[in-house]
Amino acid sequence: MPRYRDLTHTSRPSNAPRVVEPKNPLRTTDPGTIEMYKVAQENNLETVFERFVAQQPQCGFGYKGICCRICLAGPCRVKAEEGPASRGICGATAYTIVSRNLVRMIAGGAASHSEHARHVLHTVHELTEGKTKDYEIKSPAKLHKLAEKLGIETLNREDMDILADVAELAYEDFGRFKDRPAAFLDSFLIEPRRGKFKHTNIMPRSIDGTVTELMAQTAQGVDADPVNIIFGGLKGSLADLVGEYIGTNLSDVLFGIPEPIVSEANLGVIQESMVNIAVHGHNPVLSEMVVAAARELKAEAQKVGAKGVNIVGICCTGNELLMREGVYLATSSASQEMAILTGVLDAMVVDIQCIYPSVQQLADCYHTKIITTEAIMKIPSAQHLAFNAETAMEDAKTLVRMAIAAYKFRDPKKIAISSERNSLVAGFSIEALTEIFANVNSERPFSVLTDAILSGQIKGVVQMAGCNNLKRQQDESHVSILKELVKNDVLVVATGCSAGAFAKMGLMNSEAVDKYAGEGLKSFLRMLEKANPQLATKLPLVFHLGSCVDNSRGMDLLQAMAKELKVDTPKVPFAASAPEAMHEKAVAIGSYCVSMGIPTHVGTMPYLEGSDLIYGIATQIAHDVFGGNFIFEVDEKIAAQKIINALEYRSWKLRIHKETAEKFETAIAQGW
Ligand code: BF8
Ligand code: SF4
Repeated sequence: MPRYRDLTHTSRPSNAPRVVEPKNPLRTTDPGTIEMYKVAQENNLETVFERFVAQQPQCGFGYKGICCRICLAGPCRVKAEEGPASRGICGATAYTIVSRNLVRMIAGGAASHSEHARHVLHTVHELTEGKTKDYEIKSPAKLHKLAEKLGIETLNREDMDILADVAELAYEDFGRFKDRPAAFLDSFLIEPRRGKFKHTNIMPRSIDGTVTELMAQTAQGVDADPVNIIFGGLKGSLADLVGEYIGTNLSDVLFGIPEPIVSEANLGVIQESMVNIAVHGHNPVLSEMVVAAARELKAEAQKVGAKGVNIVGICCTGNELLMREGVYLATSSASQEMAILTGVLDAMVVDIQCIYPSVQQLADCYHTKIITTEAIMKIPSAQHLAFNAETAMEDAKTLVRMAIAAYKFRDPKKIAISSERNSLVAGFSIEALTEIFANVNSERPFSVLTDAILSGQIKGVVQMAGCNNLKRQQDESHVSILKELVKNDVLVVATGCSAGAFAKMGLMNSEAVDKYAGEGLKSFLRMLEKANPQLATKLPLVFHLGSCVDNSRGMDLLQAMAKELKVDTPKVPFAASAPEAMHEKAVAIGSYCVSMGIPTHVGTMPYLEGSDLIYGIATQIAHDVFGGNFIFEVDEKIAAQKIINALEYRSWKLRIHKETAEKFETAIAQGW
């Protein structure tokens, strides 16, 4: 059972409203977005904010997870506590319906992350087959490290042959039928976690197999046992992590390992004097090429009167490019439409996931070209260019030229660019972090972090992740929780739109350290800076780990800390928080975080309150089995407090056991 130090805290969320000011269409705290939203209002343009208000109040049955429509006898709703109306037509009870719905979301998340990874993998495969000349092995070092981890021979072998073996193993991880665990998870786990997943029978063999099995398990008339369904879901969440490990690692091989890099964020990075192209979605395979093509076609942009081509990122494609190329981050998910309202966005090139179909509706009022690029992602009336690894550079040039051609159709009367832009430092891969720590202690780099926790200088690490969800005002929860954590000396790492929020708001730079960090955190960061004079910049308040698939980097960090402390992950003062979770991918990530033994805060309620049993499994029983549990809390202050308490509880126990082990000269106890 998780323990709550503050006795007013329970596993239930506080009474704070679930939807803040449901009738107020101004649903953001991001200054750049507020500025652009005025433009939308003046011109009577519909945005996600109006649509959110129009959906209020949302369906209570759906919200609690007790609406079932997985067969054509439905839709069924659980309408009563007892009697025939307490079940669906087939007899499914609330706990069956809630767990099936939830687990199907996890399957959706795992499928999404893995489809992204599969695309990166296909590109790697084309490269090894000699079918594309536009990609290369940018990081042989990463390739070798990865191959060694996976047990692939590297000695006296050509890099391309090693990569071919890595690719084959990754393909097996998608479709393996033999009884061996997925390599891209198994090889990344520390022994105690591996054992836990084996004993609880949730170690996935393959991604595709697990997702298919979940759909079959939760179909009408199959599994009705909520515990069995939830365990199936946890296996699905680990399949999601397999996909993330493939995505992150192969992207690092192809495009380089991120290193600390300086850039800027928010809508003010879109420039009137340039041809502006927003790359939006998740996949670096295309967008990396667009960046290269933009550099090459500068002269063509100048011919039409622009100074050059300005690539800006939105959502996780933006995060991928920011991490490796320092490309400006224009905005994050809930404010993606605002980029078009500047009137100078010449093209929005999209790949997959988190792209509002409404971008086309807005682009219809402007000169902006929306271009879809993947076979599974089209938008009516948007232009489609089927992107292909074999012709990658050519395709990317075509895309850039479309933007250059659109440039002259700008309407000067419609130009209104936000002035908001903030400097940031990103690029904190696990390799970059290792190097930073190694410059303090080269023998045991992660002891730098764990010693700081054991000495009380910092309280622990929190990985902030996830989306925007307009049930609360955009970015407010990310920012308030971050401020509360850093004030209390917590080291924060971030991914996805959470990282996007901090970048946009000027919280991802060193000035923010002076303003917001507690004394302990400040001194810890300053100590790291001193030991790392090679860094071109001071360290930021929060470390950007990358896009959503790069949550896998956080799992590496957690396990490196566990190894250093010689304990399993549930004993590490490490927590996660998705204050504004929205996508199915976030449900999958949250679930594997819990399986990995992490106290995992979520600030927007998943659809599970219709079953006390499922709620109890997520918030309490999971803790007994895996050492991690969900903390559902919508109030930011209380959420931060619950997270800090979870960290303090762990570091307190850790200290006691460490001191005892030292006193009696034994190994640290494991049974607590
Ligand atoms: O993968 S954080 S809204 S953009 S799902 Fe989407 Fe959520 Fe943003 Fe990135 Ni992740
Ligand atoms: Fe209704 Fe059962 Fe069909 Fe769900 S599976 S829609 S509860 S009959």
